[in-house]
Amino acid sequence: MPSTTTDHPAPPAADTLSCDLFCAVIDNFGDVGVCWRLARQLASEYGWQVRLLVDDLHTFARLCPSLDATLTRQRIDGIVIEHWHEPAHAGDALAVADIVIEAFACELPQAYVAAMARRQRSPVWLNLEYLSAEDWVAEYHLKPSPHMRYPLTKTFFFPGLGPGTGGVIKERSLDDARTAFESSPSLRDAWWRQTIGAAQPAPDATVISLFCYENPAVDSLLEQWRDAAEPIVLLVPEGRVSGALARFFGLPSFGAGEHAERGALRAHSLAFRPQPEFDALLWASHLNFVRGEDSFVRAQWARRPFVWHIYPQADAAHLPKLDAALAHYAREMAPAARAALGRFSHAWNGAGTPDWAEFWRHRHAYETRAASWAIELAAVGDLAANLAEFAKSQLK
Ligand code: TRH
Repeated sequence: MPSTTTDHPAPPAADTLSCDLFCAVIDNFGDVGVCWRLARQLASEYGWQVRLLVDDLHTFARLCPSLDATLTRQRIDGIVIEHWHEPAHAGDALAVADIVIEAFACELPQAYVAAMARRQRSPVWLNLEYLSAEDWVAEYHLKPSPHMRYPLTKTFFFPGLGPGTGGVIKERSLDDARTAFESSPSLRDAWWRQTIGAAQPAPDATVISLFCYENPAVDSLLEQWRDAAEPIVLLVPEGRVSGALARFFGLPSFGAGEHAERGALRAHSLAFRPQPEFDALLWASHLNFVRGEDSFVRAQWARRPFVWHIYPQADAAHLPKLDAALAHYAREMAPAARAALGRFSHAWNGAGTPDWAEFWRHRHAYETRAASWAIELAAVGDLAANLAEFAKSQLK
């Protein structure tokens, strides 16, 4: 359980590094999802004194239900959380940290930047960018950008899937937690009973989690699952795709706790869960449909086949990013499996109609690759470790 208090934290020990992380929520959950995950890891694994400034506490509270969205300042899991209530607001205490992270190019308040310039020792200033698997990322990772007015340098920190990038977030305890879940029938049984109110599905069922945006391809896929030869158990976190499921099942809505069945398909709508509980949904499933940035990364660490609904951008700018990720991920696969994954992923992202049978025929190839890919990705080093190492090298 997260620990919550509204008290101000004890002052950090002299050698403890402090970090201010600024997050503006653009939409959905990914912006604050990434920042909250990173904040917790920097605090728990590196001992940093982290202050997280977020402009939308209501969205944040969905991921972290112990958060009180009415407070300007509170402390959860050792992290000071402040409501960053307007672009010019620089935090309740205008103290500049050793390391300053602006997430996803959110603009820092002018007063804060001026205070950074006045600080005796210049802070390490990082712009944490969005994840992209494109090749140019390694070239731009850790490129400095001097400030026009002040003697300050901002460094671009690019998450990525390949060598030379900042990597992606992975907590030290993640693999152990996954292995514990996978190897404990009682943990899994408790999860299923708590999640759908019934025992784990029979072994012949294919369990699929579905976390995606509105998607025209979902109707065709639901029909194919209805007509599938094997039972399909679909776990759908309540959200943007719920309306499509309601329509398919002829229901007025498909809200958390509801179940519906047609043909081989049985679907369960799940309540949105606190972020630390999201991984178990991926571990309990044979195939995960994920989206955005953070759930996409978690699906890779889950070592299960997954299909990515990439965040759609104007002029289809997201499609090269999808292909760049597939180029990394599918590199080691046999040509037929690679081609099927490519076709299915394109169809899921707007180009064509998904063919479930053709895709899932390669299930074992995807399972093998999911495991070997997680090892390859881990070799890049995790984002927090790479960030902490860079910050320390700058503070020497
Ligand atoms: O929510 P997303 O689509 O987020 C984003 C934002 O749209 C952002 O602006 C965009 O730039 C970025 O995508 C690429 O998808 P994402 O990143 O997967 O974030 C979802 C978060 O929600 C993730 O941290 C997991 C969490 N989550 C829970 O905590 N509980 C749940 O029950 C579910 C389903 C998800």
